[in-house]
Amino acid sequence: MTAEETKRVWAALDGFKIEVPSWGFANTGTRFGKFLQPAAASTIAQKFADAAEVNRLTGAAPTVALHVLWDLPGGLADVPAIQALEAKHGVKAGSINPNLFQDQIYKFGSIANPSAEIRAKAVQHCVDSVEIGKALGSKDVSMWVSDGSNYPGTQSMRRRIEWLQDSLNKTHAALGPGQRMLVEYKPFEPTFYHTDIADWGMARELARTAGPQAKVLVDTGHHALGTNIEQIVTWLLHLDALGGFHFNDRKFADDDLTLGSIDPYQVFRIFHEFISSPASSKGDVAFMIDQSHNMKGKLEAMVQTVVTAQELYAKAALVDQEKLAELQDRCELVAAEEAFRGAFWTDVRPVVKEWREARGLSVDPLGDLHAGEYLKTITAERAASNAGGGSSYA
Ligand code: LRH
Ligand code: MN
Ligand code: MN
Repeated sequence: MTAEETKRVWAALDGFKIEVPSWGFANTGTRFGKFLQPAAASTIAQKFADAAEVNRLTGAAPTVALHVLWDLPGGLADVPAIQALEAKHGVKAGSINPNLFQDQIYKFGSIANPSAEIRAKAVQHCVDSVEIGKALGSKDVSMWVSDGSNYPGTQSMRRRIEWLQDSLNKTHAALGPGQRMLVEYKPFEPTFYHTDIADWGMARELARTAGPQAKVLVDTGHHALGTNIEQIVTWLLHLDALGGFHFNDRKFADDDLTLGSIDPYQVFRIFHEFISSPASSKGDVAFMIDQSHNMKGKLEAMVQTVVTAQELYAKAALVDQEKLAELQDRCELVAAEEAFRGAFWTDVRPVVKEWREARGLSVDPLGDLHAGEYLKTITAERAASNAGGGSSYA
């Protein structure tokens, strides 16, 4: 690696931050049941402590995403407790995620429900989430709208567009000056015939009509198989409409596996589009993890993902943009592909290690997690409360 390349990788790593999700530390299941883990976090205090450990080991995860119903069941009243945890652990609250999918009233939808009364309740929850964001000084409210229908003809997709727009407009109107509303899309699940915000086009249009502080959130697991996600990313950057990512990996559906575990080349391609984009809005794009799997150790999974993200980002930073553009312009297909692939195949682990050493970080985050006291201690402390009934339908 040349000195210039090393410099580029170090600069990329210095600027790279990724948010961890509180729910990624908790016992979660599949729709068939839960297998409990001895070290999983049950309380928000435990989730903050775990997030702080990931940040201590990697130096790249200073914020933790919160899910309102799971982490602040008392709403705004829980904010002081969160602030105390921020102060204690040195990691900050990140994106605020309203929960529009769990309450019984949302059986037929939340902000796009045919009932005006239920829509109003759902919007109120979103506005409350905005207020929580304000109180915590966190920037993003991530809107995942799980609404949709399961059988053709059972709902009016057309009328639901208007309800959605109206609800999102009201939520946007509540945002403070520094806040953003990120609109997440997903083509399937929990409903299987149609989801109201199925793809980036719908999300982009809803964000655009809601107002200038609304952007699109790309969850890598929320696409039909074979979708060219990096092309969506480059379009959104071009439109100044990309708000952030939920990173995870999958083989078939929204599997929420650790980043790069199935297709690291895809993550590299996404990072390449991001790094090579001239868009001035790039600095505002939030990198977030949205993963949870019930078999891999939660902390190990999170450290693995952050480290993999750093390595793939370093690889993407290695692409010689100028050379690649020249080769593309001359349509030198193989040379262009090799320049691109060459960066992906470069073993960046040594240079990332040097960077970690220079920054006073652990040079082997996963190894140090295993060797250190933290994981052992929480496993012993939490084992009893995590024992018991293995499978329950969730
Ligand atoms: C939905 C989703 C959304 C939720 C999270 C728990 O599949 O990606 O972001 O908030 O999972
Ligand atoms: Mn998501
Ligand atoms: Mn998801």
